[in-house]
Amino acid sequence: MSKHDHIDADDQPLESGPQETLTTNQGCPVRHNQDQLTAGLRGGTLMEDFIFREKMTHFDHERIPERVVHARGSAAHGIFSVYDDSMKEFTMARFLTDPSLETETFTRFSTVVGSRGSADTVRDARGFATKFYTVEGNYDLVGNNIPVFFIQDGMKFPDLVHAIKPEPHNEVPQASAAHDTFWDFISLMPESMHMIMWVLSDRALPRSYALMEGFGVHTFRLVNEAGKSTMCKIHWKPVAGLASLVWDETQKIAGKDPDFNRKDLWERIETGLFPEFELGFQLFTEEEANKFDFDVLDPTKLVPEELIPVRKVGKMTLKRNPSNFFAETEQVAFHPGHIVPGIDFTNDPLLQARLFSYLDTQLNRFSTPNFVEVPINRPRCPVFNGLRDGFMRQTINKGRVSYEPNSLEDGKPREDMERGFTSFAEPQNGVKLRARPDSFSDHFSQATLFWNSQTDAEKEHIVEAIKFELGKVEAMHIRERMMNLFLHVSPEIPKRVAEHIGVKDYSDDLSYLDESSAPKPTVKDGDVGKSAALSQENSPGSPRGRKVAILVANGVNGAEVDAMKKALKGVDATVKVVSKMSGEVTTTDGVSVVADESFKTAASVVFDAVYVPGGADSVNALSKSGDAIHWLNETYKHCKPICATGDGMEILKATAISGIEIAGEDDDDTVSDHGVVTLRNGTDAGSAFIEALSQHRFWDRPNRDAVPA
Ligand code: HDE
Repeated sequence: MSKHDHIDADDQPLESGPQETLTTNQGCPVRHNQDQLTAGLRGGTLMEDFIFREKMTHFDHERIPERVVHARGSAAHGIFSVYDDSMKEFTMARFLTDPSLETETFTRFSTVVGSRGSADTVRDARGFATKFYTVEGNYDLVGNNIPVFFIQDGMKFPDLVHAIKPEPHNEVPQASAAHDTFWDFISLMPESMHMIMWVLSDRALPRSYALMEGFGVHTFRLVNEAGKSTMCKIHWKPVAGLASLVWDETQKIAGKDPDFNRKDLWERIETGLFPEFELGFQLFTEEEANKFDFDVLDPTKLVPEELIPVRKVGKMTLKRNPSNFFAETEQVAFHPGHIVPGIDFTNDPLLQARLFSYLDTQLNRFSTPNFVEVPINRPRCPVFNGLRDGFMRQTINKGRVSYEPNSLEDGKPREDMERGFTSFAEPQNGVKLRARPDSFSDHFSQATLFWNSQTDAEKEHIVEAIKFELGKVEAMHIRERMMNLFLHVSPEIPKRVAEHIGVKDYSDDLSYLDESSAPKPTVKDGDVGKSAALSQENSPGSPRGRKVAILVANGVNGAEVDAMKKALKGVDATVKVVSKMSGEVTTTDGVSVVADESFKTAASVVFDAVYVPGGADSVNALSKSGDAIHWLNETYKHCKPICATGDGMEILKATAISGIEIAGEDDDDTVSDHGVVTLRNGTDAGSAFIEALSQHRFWDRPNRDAVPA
């Protein structure tokens, strides 16, 4: 077809890629795109320059309001299938019961607090929102990587967000909770203590979006063909396990590579290391729920997996990066109210508030209800109703009828009595009131459960996080009040923190809360026990997708580099050779080695492990390089695997690493001590190093605190 041929308006393609001819938005070919239209060479600009005005106007309007929360995000297309039809017992949702269906998905991961340009690695909850384009309409699972929330009722959401966002007078700090207004609010809001424990833990510093869990948070309902409802909590479990960064790394990465998590997601997909997540449900009846010692309508509570196990029903694989960030990742519009037959809500007052907020927020972002017509938001099944017109309407609805019932179009469309969505017939009664039920008042037991379930290293990270966060709070009375609240989580916490942040007086007296309007907590006695699923250290480790740096200089042993590369690539780890300069490096044996990055562009903090191969000249040069020594010290301090073979072991003498057993002069075997893997002779240190890589961190390394980094 020639470009002058007629194209029907509704056949106009929505996707556009590079074309030969530059045109205006109206399709008029452009001859000159460098200068405005002027009256004479040095003359004034002419108002009639429609090409310039169209270009500049469009540019001036390029931004839509960023999301008020979760502004910073990255997304990927995927597919989802269930393993079998066993969920039919609980739900009529076809995408959850028909294993022959492959449902397209679009998943957006996000931080919550920072603006769109903020760094990825800040301490924060992460959003985990998935749109399922099902055969019966779009279903949005808009969750977080933390299974509970700060507040119990949506009425407090604007207060929470105002408190955590940069302070209004000077707009600082960006993407951080470590400031007075946040902790002031929290100190008066004891219901937030459970989520606070999660946010202070390693969960708030994910190594990768592919290595974190997702949670629906609220209790939802599933409804089967017979109309029977089963309550549920919804989970995403990453197949590759869970892994986090350490705080010092996150701060350094925020400067060296602020797009760290975004690039990680992108690169995993580009290299075929597709992130996989299993969808799981904790299923329970209302009668069972009534026996729990917490209220399932309270979103500050999780259902321990010991009480109700997670039933894994299917898998999502993220396999395609977006083609255009704005069109897809920025314009995707999630809403917990986008559900399909077989899924329903509960009276969780946080969920109920969300059901209002998300549509309202999309109207603010897009200025029109027609945001549903943007390609990323369009259902993949037919949509047919009388809704019409409005700003930016795309669909050209045909025919005369835009109402129901009608007789002019054969009476279509009609309600579907069989498959049409039916709200679960939950009895509702009661007087109108604004109040919190007593069953919501235990704010500490599950915070304690979380603390108890952490390993010593994880507890240490929480303690250090509190020292940082509260150490940044200027008002001493806020620090004191927080010590008081932490005391009710575990007396161990203020014992380890208070002195460090200059707090002398704290008691177990919660009466100061009487002055606040926050609902009063109940303090329960007794041992709440532990839950294994709450510690990340219990998750399986895998070398897949881990990033390893090989440090080299001229004179490196090429065979050792090659052998290690092969071993690591065999387990889907990513390898980069790093040297003083990028480019070709000379080797002892003629094997070609090319440095992918230099010490100027790469840093230990963006890698999971480091390997130093042999070659006397190479090791000699590296041992005199401050960059290389810093790299090893930092990797040691951050508890990540280190491997050195042959002469490569010599460099360890130039570092601050001590108290570690390394392979002896006549040793032919690989020695692995606290994740430091050494081998005197040979090139097969790979398997021990890979094992260390799967473990990821070695928290109890000797003399770690003394290592400068
Ligand atoms: Fe959200 N939340 N939220 N939220 N939320 C938004 O919607 C809101 C809550 C979550 O990648 C906004 O489109 C209220 C819990 C994610 O686009 C907004 C309340 C959970 C995303 C909004 C909550 C979430 C959002 C901002 C309390 C975990 C990003 C822009 C009543 C279960 C989705 C937007 C994406 C985004 C409101 C609480 C998760 C303003 C009022 C609990 C993952 O509508």
